[in-house]
Amino acid sequence: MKTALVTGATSGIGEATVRALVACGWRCVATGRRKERLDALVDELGTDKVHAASFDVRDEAARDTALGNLPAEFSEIDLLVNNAGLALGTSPAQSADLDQWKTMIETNVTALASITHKLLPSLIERKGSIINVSSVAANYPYSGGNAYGGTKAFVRQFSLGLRADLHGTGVRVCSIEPGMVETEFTLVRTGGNEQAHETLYGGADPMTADDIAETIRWVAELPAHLNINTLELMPVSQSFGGFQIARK
Ligand code: NDP
Ligand code: 8X3
Repeated sequence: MKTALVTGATSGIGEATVRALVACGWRCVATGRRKERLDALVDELGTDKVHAASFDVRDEAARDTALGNLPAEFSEIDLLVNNAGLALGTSPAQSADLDQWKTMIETNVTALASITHKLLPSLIERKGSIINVSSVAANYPYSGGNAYGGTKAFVRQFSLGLRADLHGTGVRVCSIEPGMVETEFTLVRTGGNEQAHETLYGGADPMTADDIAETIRWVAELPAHLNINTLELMPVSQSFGGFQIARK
């Protein structure tokens, strides 16, 4: 039985990924700050299938303590799913909150790089895989996307750089780049604005967390000789807009 570590498993894509992997015979270390949600996942799926490791990904000491205390059967990680992340705010850069930018960078960039760095030696030893959750925001700028898009562009390019550095090790790396997925993402981005959530997803038939989780599971279970470098997904209802022109 293979073991995955999924960051941000208390809701949305991460939680769905734990369910999808466990359904296909994986063990999962499920992480996130909201311990009660992780405990509920363990209760539902079984202590032999899921281990709850509750920590803030930005807190390296807490992370190291949690990972240092993994039960033996969960301690050899074959797959790292770097999913924990967030957007905060939709204001243009010139009126954005700098603290929100810092939180996004610390979570989506620094913490992701740090946990990857920590697990790389054992992933190499086990010829494991890394699946990083980036975003379409990495590939297409949009107004108000500023720092969030920048963090996700890091995730995509970091993934490709890892591919280059890990050449010959057998470790696979994939950047998953979803468009609109209905999760708690917009509630978090807007500080709990349920109307914003309804307005964005209402009538849009967005992707679901299960859609992305199933894609992650598919990538994880591909034959060992095959690497998906990047994988961009959107709901059919979402496509591209044009450039904007400011006239005098
Ligand atoms: P959710 O808000 O539903 O889930 C985010 C997860 O990240 C939660 O489990 C949360 O756990 C965790 N997380 C956030 N900050 C921290 C932290 N400091 N420490 C530990 N865990 C943290 O949103 P999604 O499922 O949509 O988001 C998952 C990923 O998908 C993110 O990286 C997001 O950027 C990306 N994404 C989302 C898209 C969308 O449209 N929804 C599209 C493209 C990419 P907790 O708060 O309990 O700590
Ligand atoms: C989330 C997708 O388009 O809201 O990463 O930035 S988007």
